[in-house]
Amino acid sequence: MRNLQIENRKIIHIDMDAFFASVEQRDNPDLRGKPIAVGGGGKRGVTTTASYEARKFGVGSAMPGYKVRELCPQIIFVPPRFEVYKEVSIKIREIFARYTDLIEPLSFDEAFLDVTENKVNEPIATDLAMRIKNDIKNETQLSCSAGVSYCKFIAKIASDMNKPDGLTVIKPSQAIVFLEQLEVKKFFGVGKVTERKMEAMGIHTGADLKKYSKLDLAQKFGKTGSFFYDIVRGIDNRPVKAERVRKSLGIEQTLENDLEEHHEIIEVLDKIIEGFYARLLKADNFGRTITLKLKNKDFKTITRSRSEDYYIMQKDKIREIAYQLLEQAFNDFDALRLIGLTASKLQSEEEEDGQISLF
Ligand code: TTP
Ligand code: MG
Repeated sequence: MRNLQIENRKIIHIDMDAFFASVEQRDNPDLRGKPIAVGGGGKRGVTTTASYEARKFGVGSAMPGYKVRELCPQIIFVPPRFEVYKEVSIKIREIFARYTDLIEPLSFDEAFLDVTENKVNEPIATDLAMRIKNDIKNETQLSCSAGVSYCKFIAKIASDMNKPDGLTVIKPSQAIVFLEQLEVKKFFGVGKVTERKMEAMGIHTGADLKKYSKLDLAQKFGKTGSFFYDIVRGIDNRPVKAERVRKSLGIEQTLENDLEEHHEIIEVLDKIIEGFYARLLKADNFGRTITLKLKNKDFKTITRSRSEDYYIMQKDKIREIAYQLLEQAFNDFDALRLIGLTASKLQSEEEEDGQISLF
């Protein structure tokens, strides 16, 4: 079924051109116009990326140094300066935020923007993409490429089509033909293994992929199989998810009557533990710290926390900690009007750090 609301979305995907290498060439004029690789100069190092001049020789990301020298003997290896890339990354996000709050960063140098509604009331997404490109160029002296379409999948493919300094628009009316002609290896989630499997099935392009039923594809490729079935038909309803770095996750409840008796409080606390645990499960996110929050009848707030060096994922453990925290606080209030439980030092925060340190 076609969903007009979704097809009317305007999504821009922005990706910086040869990001680390361009920053190095920007900051050191001696490197401009030359084949350079960032990282990979050491004995065991691999490159992070290469300048466009080096790419002509086949040099690319994640390549061992010896291989790079083989392909391009005149290569200049430059050590990475992550703090500078981080600064640029923050700067481009600031620029995006001038136009929309719906920004989903995919990495340091790449993000989706939903500009259906935007802060400058620009109805033409292509013009908005041009403005963003200009801002980035003016304020960072770096170029990026943009893809504009009605869904994430096509916008992302589009941004890669005319690199560097590209701006590619795929309208809904062009999508079907575009996808039919597209090589399947360009599809999201098609890695080398899937590509070989598809080749064996005679699937080289979107049009080939279309010959298979949803069931066939689901059987062959699992969940991604049904995703392929949809996207090759131009159906990709995934929203642009604005990043919010969650610091804590919890619930609290204001009680109908102020409670004083231990057994009454335990009864409510048990219910809160149930709700709290369900919330953590649903978010698939657990914390290393649990905090019990209590509010006295005179609105005085009391908190007690306990931290572990592991993620507290078991309900029994949560209950044990919650009970213990209640005992610790029991003499500090006379009648309770609110009880809450919060998890912090969450897995998601640390994953985020992990992702950044990947580069
Ligand atoms: P990409 O956007 O994949 O690459 P790029 O910006 O260098 O080039 P393109 O013009 O094709 O977009 O990655 C962004 C940065 O992330 C890249 O400059 C270096 C870093 N990176 C790594 O450190 N390791 C990797 O394996 C890849 C792919 C990227
Ligand atoms: Mg890039």
